[in-house]
Amino acid sequence: MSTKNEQLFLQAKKHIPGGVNSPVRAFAGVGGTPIFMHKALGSKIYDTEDNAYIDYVGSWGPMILGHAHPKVIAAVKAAAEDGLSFGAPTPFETTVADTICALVPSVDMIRMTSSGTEATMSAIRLARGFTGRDNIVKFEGCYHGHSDSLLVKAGSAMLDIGEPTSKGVPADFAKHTLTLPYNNPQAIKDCFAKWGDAIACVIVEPIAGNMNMVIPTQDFHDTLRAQCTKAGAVLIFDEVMTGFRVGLGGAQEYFDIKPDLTCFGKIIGAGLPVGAFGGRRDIMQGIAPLGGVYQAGTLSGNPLAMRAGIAMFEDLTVAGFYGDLSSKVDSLMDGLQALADKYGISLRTNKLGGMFGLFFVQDGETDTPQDFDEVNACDMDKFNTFFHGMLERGIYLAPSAYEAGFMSSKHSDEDIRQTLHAAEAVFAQMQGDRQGK
Ligand code: KE4
Repeated sequence: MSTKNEQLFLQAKKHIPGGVNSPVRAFAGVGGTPIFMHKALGSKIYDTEDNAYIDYVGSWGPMILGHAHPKVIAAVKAAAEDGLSFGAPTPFETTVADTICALVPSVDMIRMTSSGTEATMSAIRLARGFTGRDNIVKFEGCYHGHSDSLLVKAGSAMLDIGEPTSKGVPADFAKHTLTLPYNNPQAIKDCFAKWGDAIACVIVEPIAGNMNMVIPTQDFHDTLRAQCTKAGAVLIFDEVMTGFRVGLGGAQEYFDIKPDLTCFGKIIGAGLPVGAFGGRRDIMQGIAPLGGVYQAGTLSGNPLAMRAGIAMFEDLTVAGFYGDLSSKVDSLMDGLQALADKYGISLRTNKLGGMFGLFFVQDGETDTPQDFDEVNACDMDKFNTFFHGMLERGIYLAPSAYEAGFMSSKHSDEDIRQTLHAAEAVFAQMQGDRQGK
């Protein structure tokens, strides 16, 4: 007897490739049948049979205020009553632009898009137009959306399906993308020594979230900034995931680095389709209609998304918001680590602000992964066992060992207690399995 999810998945696969509209949702990395959801509220998400799950995916980051936050829903409802899209400027876009520029000092000007992919794709084009150079640098295991130049040795679900470099990207395109090992300052120096004045830009996840969560060293960032400045290359921070997630000023505030351009997405739309790229005025003035680098979008700056973002920023900027959020993450990570140690499970964790990563390292390994190779050396089978054990107990984690976890302000102490209670049962089961071997 197939379950309702299996039936829904079968039906979806008839007309949707893989049954999903984004690959990571298909559970390719963890196996099994994805859970079809139909509503969410606060820290919970509900499948089509109204089974509740404590949600640590949060739509891959946007739901930092929890699902269906009353203030955001009210803003969207009011906006919808006023019409869905105008294709004309609105004051709401200006408010969001003013807000982000006030919160992120490196951003003098900003352009809205409808996704993170559009934001990074446009930032790359702008950097190429500004410098007159073709080559770009990215890092193995980092994911910046699905534009051609960036689907080279990328992260996220490309790793689950075993295609870190996408088919369909012409070799003539890919040859302009230089890929370096993440968190390796010497590799940056060597690359710039060879290619320096031919590099248009470097795009980097300042804290990686698509090879699971990896926090690089300060030296990595200092080297990157210095080498880009010296060579006249544009430094692009892809903060689609980390922006307003690891702190109000993002990863660039944490590392005290001033990138030339920053890409945003996810959180700034409060769950509606939004991306953005912004930065130095002299670079941003290269964008049409001011400059010769073309970029456009029918639904860019959509009024519903803008008014949702405005409502959301009101809460994000309340004093103590990120302190409370990171305390929740600390409770969860410290609790998981203590339980893993109790049952002899080789778990390592990473965390910053409202973001965290879980690594099942090889037995005897004491360090938390610091780069893509060390992430790949983790025990993915153990992750998958943990994922499914938690899912069976009503805890919804990211369905991939290459993804990060996200906390919301609506996760309660009781949610965290329940999560740790479930984790203890799974770790005990994993210990038993190992002893049984
Ligand atoms: P979107 O085009 O999916 O809005 O953003 C692309 C993107 C760009 N940069 C970073 C750092 C990102 O993490 C993303 C998208 N993240 C994935 C999660 N790993 C979105 C989930 C999905 O692909 O379904």
